[in-house]
Amino acid sequence: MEKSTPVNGGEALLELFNIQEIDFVFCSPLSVWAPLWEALAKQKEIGKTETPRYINCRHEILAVGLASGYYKATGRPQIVLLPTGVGVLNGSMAIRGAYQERVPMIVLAPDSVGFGENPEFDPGAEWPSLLGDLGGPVRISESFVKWAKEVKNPRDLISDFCRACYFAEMVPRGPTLLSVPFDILMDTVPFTLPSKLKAHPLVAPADTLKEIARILVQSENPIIISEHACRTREEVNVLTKLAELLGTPVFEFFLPTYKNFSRNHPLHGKGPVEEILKDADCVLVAGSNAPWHPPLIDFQRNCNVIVMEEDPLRPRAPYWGYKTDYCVAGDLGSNLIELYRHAKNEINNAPQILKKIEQQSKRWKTYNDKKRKSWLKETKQTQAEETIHASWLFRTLSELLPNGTIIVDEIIAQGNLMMQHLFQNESFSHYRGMAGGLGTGIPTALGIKLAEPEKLVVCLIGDGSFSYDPIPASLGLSQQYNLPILIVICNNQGFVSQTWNIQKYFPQGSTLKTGNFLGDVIEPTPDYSKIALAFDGYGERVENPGKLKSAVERGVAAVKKGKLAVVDVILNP
Ligand SMILES: Cc1ncc(C[n+]2csc(CCOP(=O)(O)OP(=O)(O)O)c2C)c(N)n1
Ligand SMILES: [Mg+2]
Repeated sequence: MEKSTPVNGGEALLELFNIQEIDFVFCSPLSVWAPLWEALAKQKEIGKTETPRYINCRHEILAVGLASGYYKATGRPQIVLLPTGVGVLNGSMAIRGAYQERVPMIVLAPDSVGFGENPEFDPGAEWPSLLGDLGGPVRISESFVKWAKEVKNPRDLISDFCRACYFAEMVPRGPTLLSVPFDILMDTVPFTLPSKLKAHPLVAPADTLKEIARILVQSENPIIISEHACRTREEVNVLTKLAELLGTPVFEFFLPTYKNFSRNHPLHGKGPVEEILKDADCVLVAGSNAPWHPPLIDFQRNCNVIVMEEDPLRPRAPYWGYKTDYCVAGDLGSNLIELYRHAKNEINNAPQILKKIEQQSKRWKTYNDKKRKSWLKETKQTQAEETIHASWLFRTLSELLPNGTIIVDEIIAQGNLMMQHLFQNESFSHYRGMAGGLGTGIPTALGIKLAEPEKLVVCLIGDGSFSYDPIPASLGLSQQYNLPILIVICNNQGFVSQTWNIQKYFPQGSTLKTGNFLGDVIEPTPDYSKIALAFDGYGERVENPGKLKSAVERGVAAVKKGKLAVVDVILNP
């Protein structure tokens, strides 16, 4: 511990960010951040390096999405500054997404204890009339953050901040919020430097993992389902080794958060998992918010469902009605590594089991290969058509985009086609850019670009979703901070997914008879590509399959030259 000179709350925060090894502060401005801005400017004036780097955002969803993308790519939680209750409300949809996806970040939102009575700490005339909310940012955020607290006393700033960081990083990971009154940002904070508290992973006991390993090894037909088990390469490696050891397929349910498993691996489960669930006698759910649908399935009587999750049974969600026989709570990556070790020991001790595993593995490879070949055949049939089919777009991107491309998607109705056709190129990474609420795809992609400046980051986004993202704010940030990305709009000219329940429940109804689908309409279709021009970017619209390749190539070339690019692809819905 080190004593330091008296500082105000803004200066104290800057010191704390550095102690916590924060790389970026993503700020949506509010004038009461003055003490922090002044501290940052002072640091620069005296020639210190700018740590952390300050990024000014023109929308709260952008600030939160940047932190989310940066975490997804690096595993490092960042600071998000939001302007009091109004800013927390504006960013709430994205913070809720981080909560759903177990993405840690520390949201700081100022409030004010006084409203101008004390001229020393007067936040401004806008506070009593426009900005103050009863209960402040803490009350507003409680339903979508893991932990929220207001700093009550300058002496608590340091310990409260350290707690906010620790709680965010500790499993189950998630966003935390600390409300810091302007009065404390301005006040003198007694400052003793703390050390960074590491959130060591919480893991399952060895006996539990041994028991689970035995069940998996001895099952006749085990399968694995994952949605978000593998954020890092090490986690992908261990899940791959586990699947290969057991001869088990890995199905990625619906719209996975990460690329959990090579999509070209012969054991990557193809097709809907529901088709094969009834035959399984053991299901390992490794990180999934909802592993199959509908939830109530007639499993075999002896089937064991093992749920490995940071927080099994999802205490923060309204539903977990899925059959569950074993829960393994704690850090998924660490638990998977240990599970693999125990499974390997089990097999070493019972080598006669290898024959069964080999047969299982062969059977799954044949199953997956057959499905994959039928999908590829479907793409070929669309080449001759006049309009671009989504499968053709994804195939083209798979062939054209350079090795190492990072895909971030905010794709809805075409999600299955994307999964089937885009990842033929093994070197692509993939992160999902939204968690239920539309509007975070492009901010997430920009956060990933910050983390991986040398790589091509491509955001695939639906035309409807494009309207929910903070577009001027995001494209402005890309321009301001030199973060060129390629945005490909998968433009089926409407909210196509919004017709699903009409088709399912009212097949003979007036909507289908008259073609008057009220909920899917985006008319007239704007020329989205022109938006890029306002931000000195490159924009192009393409409608014909024959012109797709060169349009994408021009988009990639523009990004390589440092410009953001929007390629609007008109698709056959
Ligand atoms: C914030 C938010 N508002 C509305 C919705 C409901 N919603 C889900 S998908 C969707 C349509 C998205 O349109 P698009 O991106 O074009 O995808 P498509 O349905 O055409 O595949 C809507 C409105 C939502 N999930 N989140
Ligand atoms: Mg659409």
